[in-house]
This record gives sequence, C-alpha cells and structure tokens, in this order.
Amino acid sequence: MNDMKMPTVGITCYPSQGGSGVVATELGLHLSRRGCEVHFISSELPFRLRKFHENVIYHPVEMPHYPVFQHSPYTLSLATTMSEVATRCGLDILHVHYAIPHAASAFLAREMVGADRLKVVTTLHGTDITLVGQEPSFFPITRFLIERSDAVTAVSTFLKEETIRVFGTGETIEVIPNFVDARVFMPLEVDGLRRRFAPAGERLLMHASNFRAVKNPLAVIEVFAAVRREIPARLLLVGDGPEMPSVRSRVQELGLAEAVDMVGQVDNLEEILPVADLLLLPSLHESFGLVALEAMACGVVPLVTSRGGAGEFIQDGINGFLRDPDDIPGMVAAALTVLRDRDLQVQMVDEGRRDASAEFGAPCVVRQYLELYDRLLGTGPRPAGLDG
Ligand code: GMT
Repeated sequence: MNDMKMPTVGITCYPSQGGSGVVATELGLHLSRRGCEVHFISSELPFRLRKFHENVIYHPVEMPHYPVFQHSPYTLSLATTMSEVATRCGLDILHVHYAIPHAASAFLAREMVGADRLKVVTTLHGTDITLVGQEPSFFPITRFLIERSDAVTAVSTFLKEETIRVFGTGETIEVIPNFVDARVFMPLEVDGLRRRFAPAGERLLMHASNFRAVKNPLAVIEVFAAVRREIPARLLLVGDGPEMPSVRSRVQELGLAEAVDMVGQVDNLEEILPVADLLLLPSLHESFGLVALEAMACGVVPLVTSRGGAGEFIQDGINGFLRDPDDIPGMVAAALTVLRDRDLQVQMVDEGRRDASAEFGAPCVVRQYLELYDRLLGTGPRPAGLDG
C-alpha cells in the first residue's frame, strides 16, 4: 500500500437492530465516502445498508446445514468467508464489531490469509464485555481474542476500564467513542407528527431500544406515570424486544394505555427522534448509549443511566441528565425540571446539539478510526484533506 492509498476494509457486525451494528454500518459508509473500499461480511444485510452505496460491497456468509450438525458452525463459515473475501478483494483491515464470535472468526481468517497481509481490529461495544464475555464458557476465549487482535478499541473509557478490571488485560485498548452524523440526525419540523403523538400539546417523552432487560424499560413506564401525574404528557415507545410483553401489561395496569404509543421497530430513527422533548434511557448499564447521542443531535434532551459511559458525553444538568437506574424519584424530578421550563429546554438542546456535532460528530470520530488503520498498516499521517 502506498502512503496515499485509502485502506480496503472488511467489516463484520450483527446485522440486526442494535448500537454495534449501527456504528459498524455508519463507519463503513463514512469510510466509503472518504474513498475506502468497504466490504461488509455478515449473515444478513445490515439494516442501515439497504441501498446501493458506491465503494460498498456486501458479502453474505453462506451456512451449510448438514444433518450431523446440531447447530450450524457460523463462526467457521464466517471465518471462511472473511478469508476468501480478504484474499479475493485485497483487504488490508478486517474490522469486527462485538467480540463474540466475530473476533474469533477474524483470528482464524488472519491465520488462513497470513498475518503480514491482514490486520484485525476488534471494537468492543458493551455487552460483549459486560455480559456475554463474562459467561464462564466465553471468558477465556474473550480474553484470548482481545490479546490476539492487532488493535482493540472500546466505545468508552468506562468500557476500557471494565475490560481491564474483568479480564486483566487491555491496557493498550484505544477509546474511540460512538458518533453521530449531525447532517442526518438533526432537529426537524415535526408539527404533523407531534400532533399525531401529542394532540393536545402535551410534553412528549420517548424511549427507543431493543427492549432487552438491560434497557430497564419498566423504569420508563414508572417515570412516565409519575411525570403524567404532574403535567400533561404522553409517551412514545420505539422498538421491540423480549421485555415488550411486561411493558404492555404494566402500561395496562397503570391505566396508561391511552397515553402511550408503541410504534415498533423503526429503521429511520432520525425521522421520529426529533418529535420528542425528552429521551429516557434508564438502562441497568450502558457502555455508551448511542441513542442518547442521536437524540442530542436531534434537539432532544436525554435522561440517561449514570451507570456506564454516558457521563463521557452527557454533562448532568447542562446537555442532559444522568441518574441511577434505580432512582425513579430522581429521574422524575429531572424530567419535570426540563419539561416545565421551556427556556431551560432550549438551552440544554443547544448545548447538546453543539456537543454531539463536535467531539462526537462523524468527521472527528471516523478520522480516529482511519488514523488507527494507518498506524497498523505503517502508512504515515495523511495530509489534511485526504481523509475527507
Ligand atoms: O444496547 C444494546 O443492547 C445493543 C448493543 C449492541 O451491541 O448492539 O449496544 C452496545 O453498543 C452500543 C454501540 O457501541 C452502545 O452505544 C451501547 O451502550 C451498548 N449497550 C450496552 O452497553 C448495554
């Protein structure tokens, strides 16, 4: 590779809804716009990739089903596809998002292709370290894969420190935070939608997630119920997942069915986020909390768990709120503070949008990934402008 050539990058992620897939896909798209050839290798087309994009090629992982297999060995099929794509398309970097099992497949692919020809970057996103990686059956292999990747990044300092604490390894992990494209996620004129979800001019609260237990969605309902006792308010639930049945029954029990809209999974979150006044994300922990950053970019005040890494982009009381996920009264008080004071809301929205588009904006963060690739490949610093 000569100094000016942009790297050819293979990206693997979970294709379904979820922060790690969003970050991986958006990173790939931004790299491709900067002139990198990007090859997505995954079981299905990642959900934000469903259009033609120049310089982006999708390679599905074929999984043979033989009667002898109790479960099809996806990790091996993925490794085979990775090595085949790496050789045929001349990948310089294989960047895997979410350690299990993607880093294992990348490790095998690099062994097959040759360590001098392919570098493996593993990005840790959160539950791959805080939940899945700590399962006894995954613990040793997660540590092994962290040590054997050519570079490991984590989406927050919290996650880096958690990795070192739990696995006793990872001092060289580079923190590269989640990012948002502020030209896509931005405040919009949403009067029509607002009338649909808050017809009498009520304040509108929103929760958007995959409704897994770690998102603590029942706390959203409790906070909303208490807020609604004080001011006219409605709740919009975006997404779907295993906790949805409990959420529905709690909404019924509290007699809130008329005040809560559930719109299911939404791919184009940027079109619905701007409608809200407040985003609630009371997760049991959150290594970063990408949706809160996206909300800030859309002009929505985030009220987010203080457990994890959200404090690395949210300044409590300035551009959002941080509260312990068990502290329902604290969350209610914070919500009411901003929902009752439109001047404060405007001030916090301005702060949030500024922060989201500067340090956590796509140009700044994508550049950090490119610099990491350059260091791994031994290509010198790029003259300004060449990386877009
Ligand atoms: O939050 C989820 O359940 C999805 C998960 C994922 O891997 O898709 O999200 C994790 O990665 C996101 C992107 O880096 C982070 O913003 C989320 O905070 C993190 N989730 C948790 O730590 C619970």
